[in-house]
Amino acid sequence: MSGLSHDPSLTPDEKILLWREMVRIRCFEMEAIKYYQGGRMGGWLNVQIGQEAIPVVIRSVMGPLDQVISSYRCLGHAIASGMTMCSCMAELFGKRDGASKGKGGMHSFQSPKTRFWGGYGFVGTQTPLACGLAFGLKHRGERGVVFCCLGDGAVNQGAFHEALNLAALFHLPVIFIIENNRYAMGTSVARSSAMTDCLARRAEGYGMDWDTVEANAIPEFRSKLLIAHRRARDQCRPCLLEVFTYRFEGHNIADANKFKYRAKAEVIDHQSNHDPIQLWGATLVQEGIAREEELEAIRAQAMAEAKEASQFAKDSPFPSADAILQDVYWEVDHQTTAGKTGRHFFND
Ligand SMILES: Cc1ncc(C[n+]2csc(CCOP(=O)(O)OP(=O)(O)O)c2C)c(N)n1
Ligand SMILES: [Mg+2]
Repeated sequence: MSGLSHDPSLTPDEKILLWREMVRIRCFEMEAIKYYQGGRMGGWLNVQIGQEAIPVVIRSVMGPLDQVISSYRCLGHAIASGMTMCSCMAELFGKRDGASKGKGGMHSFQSPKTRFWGGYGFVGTQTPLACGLAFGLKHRGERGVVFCCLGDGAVNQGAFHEALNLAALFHLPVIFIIENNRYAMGTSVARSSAMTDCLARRAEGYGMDWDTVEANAIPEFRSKLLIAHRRARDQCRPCLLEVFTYRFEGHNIADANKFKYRAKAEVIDHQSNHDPIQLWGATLVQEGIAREEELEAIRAQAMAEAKEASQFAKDSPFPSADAILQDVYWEVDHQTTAGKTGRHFFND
């Protein structure tokens, strides 16, 4: 999905597009879960089910130079960026036609073409990288903005605070977005963070603007993001935005404890009453923008696209053994002296 108009009031078609994109993400992840549980994927599978409004709203405000970088909970960001379901699914299957040629899995999703820079497995590591991307934009004189998504579990990492400081000090066009889904693996925000009522207030320590919003309040979320975007792009003023959301699944799909650190009733309440797809769909019907049958047709289309992607992934070959060292170091791929000797960083 490419960026929509910057008018805060969305047209009916744009509203439907947001719903379609959320449904595409949901269908992709549900299809991936099926094959993960069937033993077809290695590593972890961390899905964004319940959090779909976030990647979709971010993409809806993005201009042609803007970039996204996120934590490993990144499949929604990848799909919303315009990466194809086929290349994403094949990557999860570890196949050659995957986005990272099957060598990365879900923690190495990257797509320079769609300006999505991945999916980082080490908590908080994307935050200093976001500063680097933003510094690059500024250095090249490009009026773009970097959207850096992180979890509530990343806000106490040292790297995050260093990143906030640098972003404020160097006036970098970066918007840090805390996807506060209340848990970091099995640890609730209350058990891990001081000042639990508002994580975004940490920005005050760096003289940085901050705000909070509910992910499912899509128009309000989008308006706040548009304000932050304009401020970052036009004045190089960074911002920390905390977005309240909820993950319906466990930390990952192999999380056997998903009802041990939170009550089952809490999960069911969110699935029944706070599902972004259900809520936004109901809004569309209520506003007379779409009929139930039209939404169902969109859902069926998204499911068919996801199934096609899993078939594509099954049919794709595994990478060959001799490809294992390719695309790892630029020096090796380009046959530099360092690449041949293996001494990449120290020359003597
Ligand atoms: C530096 C580091 N410490 C610990 C871990 C183990 N770990 C993986 S995910 C995670 C929780 C992160 O939670 P949060 O930031 O809230 O993101 P969410 O999974 O909720 O999206 C932890 C502690 C890690 N990957 N990296
Ligand atoms: Mg979390």
